[in-house]
Amino acid sequence: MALRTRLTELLGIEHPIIQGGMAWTATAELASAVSEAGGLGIIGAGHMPTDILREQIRNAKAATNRPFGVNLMLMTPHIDELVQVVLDERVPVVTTGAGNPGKYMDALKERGIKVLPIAPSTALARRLESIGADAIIGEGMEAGGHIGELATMVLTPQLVDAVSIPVVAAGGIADGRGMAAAFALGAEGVQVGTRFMCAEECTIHPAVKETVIRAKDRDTVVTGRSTGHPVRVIKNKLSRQIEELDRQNKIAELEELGTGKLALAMREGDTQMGSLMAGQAAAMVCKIQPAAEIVDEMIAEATDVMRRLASLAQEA
Ligand code: TUI
Repeated sequence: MALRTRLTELLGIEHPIIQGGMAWTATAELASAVSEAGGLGIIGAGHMPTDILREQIRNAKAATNRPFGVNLMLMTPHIDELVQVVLDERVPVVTTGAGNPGKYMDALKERGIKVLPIAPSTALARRLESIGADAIIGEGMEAGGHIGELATMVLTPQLVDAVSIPVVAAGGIADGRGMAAAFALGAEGVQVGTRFMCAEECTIHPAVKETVIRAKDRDTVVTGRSTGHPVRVIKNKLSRQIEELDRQNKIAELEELGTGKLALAMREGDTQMGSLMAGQAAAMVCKIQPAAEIVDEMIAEATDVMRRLASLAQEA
């Protein structure tokens, strides 16, 4: 089974599935497992110290000969140093989130690094195409963590119309049906985050995996709108406290309360006072399984759906 698109060609991968670059979650273990399975594994740099990022990149290189990438979270204060690490290590692919990567584009491209920025709007996507982005990842607000305003269903086709480089759909995609839907909207690949949280190779605390598996359709909430950086999480004690501060517009207290809470969840397994960043698709994740099984299942289901739809069109 194979789905070949301009994205698989561009990245030299077998399947058009990119694993989300989740901070404190997407480590070299997960990234190399996804790459070995034929997708594109991503190390989530988040707020990582530079020496840890370098070590993570070297671990991924040792674990797979296939392409992998690093996600750079552009809001981190030491972003310049993290960019220097990916340049030094000549990581094959960089995805960026939470900002405009324009400042770093030339340096990354000069090293032959493929750059796939996450853009939550058509205006930013056009600007990034004009300065050399290789593809655009359009992340809808169904996604976990820091999100934009638009839903995947409307963002994806608008990005496809706005740019001529490949578009990768993200946000709310956790199975082959979602993947086929993204392709119907014109995407040439998908980025999947939440489902890979429950990959066997994902090193987050088992209590968080269990919480994702137990999550139902309405169990996520968007907090922190008052800060200008809305974040989707699975509801818990922390999210209720943050919602209260949001209502009272207590931005400083809210930011203070949020600090360090992602690590508290993902590393320590505190599912009440940790930040359980996950997408709406958490409700569709029902078991822990190897990353390769997730990739294979998604491709098999997506191709099956697409065949079924093609035969439906013929019968009409
Ligand atoms: O970046 C993400 N998701 C994230 S980052 C993160 S770490 C964090 N922790 C606490 C508070 C905030 C962040 C957790 N999850 N997804 C990609 C993404 N990028 N979503 C939205 C954007 C984005 C927003 C604005 C991309 C570009 C952008 O550009 C603004 C501009 O400068 O034009």
